[in-house]
Amino acid sequence: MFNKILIANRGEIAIRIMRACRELGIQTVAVYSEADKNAQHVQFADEAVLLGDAAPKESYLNVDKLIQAARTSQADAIHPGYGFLSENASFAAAVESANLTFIGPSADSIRAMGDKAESKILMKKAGVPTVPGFEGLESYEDFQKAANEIGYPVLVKAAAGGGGKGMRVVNAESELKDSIELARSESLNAFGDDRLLIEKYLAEAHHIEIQVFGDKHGHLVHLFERECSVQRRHQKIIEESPSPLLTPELREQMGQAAVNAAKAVNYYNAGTVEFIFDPKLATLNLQPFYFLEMNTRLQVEHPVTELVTGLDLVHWQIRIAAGEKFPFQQSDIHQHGHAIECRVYAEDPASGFLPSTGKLLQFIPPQGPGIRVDSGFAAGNQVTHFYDPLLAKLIVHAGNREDAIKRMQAALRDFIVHGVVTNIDYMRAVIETEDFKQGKVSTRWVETKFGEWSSAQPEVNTLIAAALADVVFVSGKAQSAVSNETDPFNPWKQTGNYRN
Ligand code: MV4
Repeated sequence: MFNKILIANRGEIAIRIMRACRELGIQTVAVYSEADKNAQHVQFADEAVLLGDAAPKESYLNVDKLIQAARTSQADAIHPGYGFLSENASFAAAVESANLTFIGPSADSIRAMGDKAESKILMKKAGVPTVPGFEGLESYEDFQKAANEIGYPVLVKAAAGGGGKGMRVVNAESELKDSIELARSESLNAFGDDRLLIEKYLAEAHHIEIQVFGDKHGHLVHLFERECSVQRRHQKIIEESPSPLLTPELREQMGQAAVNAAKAVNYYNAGTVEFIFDPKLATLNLQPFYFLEMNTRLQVEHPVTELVTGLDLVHWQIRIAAGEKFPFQQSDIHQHGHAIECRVYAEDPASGFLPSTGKLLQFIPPQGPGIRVDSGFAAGNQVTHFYDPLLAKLIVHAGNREDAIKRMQAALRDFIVHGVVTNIDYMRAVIETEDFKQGKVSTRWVETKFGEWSSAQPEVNTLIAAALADVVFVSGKAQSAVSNETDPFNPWKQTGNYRN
């Protein structure tokens, strides 16, 4: 087992990984940028190494500095978290070349799944269902012919991409030429590669992903699904497990397809196979799900799977990376109850979801049975524009979906954040809808039905809130003094039409 792990990340995920290390008796090394000197993940680690300026290229994306930091701190392994260098095959290879262990899959697995056209061809060979379409087309005439064969609407995607970048829906032939040109230039810009693939567009589909886990001895299982259809601009907002739509048969088929997908690239460690699922195709007895892509990292929404399966994914990532065998067979792994995650972002739903930066004057996450909060923030911390505006992940677990929704509603209501604007009330409104309660929310639902949203919440006077917050920090007595139901600026009492 490792003695010391360097965590090449920041925020909530760095802390999440450090917690697992602490339980396993492993020392932790944080890395940080100039902007993160007072960040929680630096406080939480046993040691911390300053990388450089706030810009990710100078800090969390700098391969040489990270490997140097691991050397000087005498770490034996690096955990990349998610984002940053987590799916960078060259980084994984550089870590291993430096005689350190990369806590994740092999560089070859990352590379094989990184190219969407190549991975689609690999999946077809492995018998994993893929969306009808074509790869490797060049001329406009070829795309035109392909689109007619597939039938509109079609989707043009960046072959080098993923995560929705360079993706364009084409509803009719009249839009095809422009869409291809736009997708090509977007893809060239983002990935330095203008290859495209074209496939059938499934408009009313759900995004369902399967968590897989493999060890370095060829044993690989799945940990069931997460439904992630509540997204805005390819940013997930709410995730849950089990999916309210899957039957036991479909769950088993999708799980098996995910295992086959992962085995086709000799996968080990934690990974996620993303599928698109159209419930209408299921009722017509047609193939209802298709492979989209594989994320070769631990994902933001992994706690949903942890609460439902009872397995600590980070714990097992570390043990597997150290060469241990994964001790559970597929038949040992079960789903218990229902888990939902809401991503609390510092962003303003009333002004186009622009990031909201500033000092966190109050930050009091909810607590109680079945409530988990993963966060990298505390009151007094600064929310900057340099990094992802994720403030916290609020995850609830209950015996069934209905109770989990109620628990989430209560927990969101109890979440107190002052100093930055958040999407908390927006998420409350989403989970209050009949569509969400019925589990009918497809990937287009949020943007078509919930794109423009204003809470009609009265402006909070942040200056007065700040003054009160300072009083609250100074003494507990002051806190009770301001806990007065008639005080409109009482930070312990939230205002707005979805509060109380
Ligand atoms: C699709 C699709 C529908 N049909 N492919 C989104 C990101 C990347 N993982 C692939 N994605 C999708 N691929 C076909 N053939 C729907 C999505 C998709 C999506 C599309 C538009 C708006 C939001 C979306 C959320 C999840 C998935």
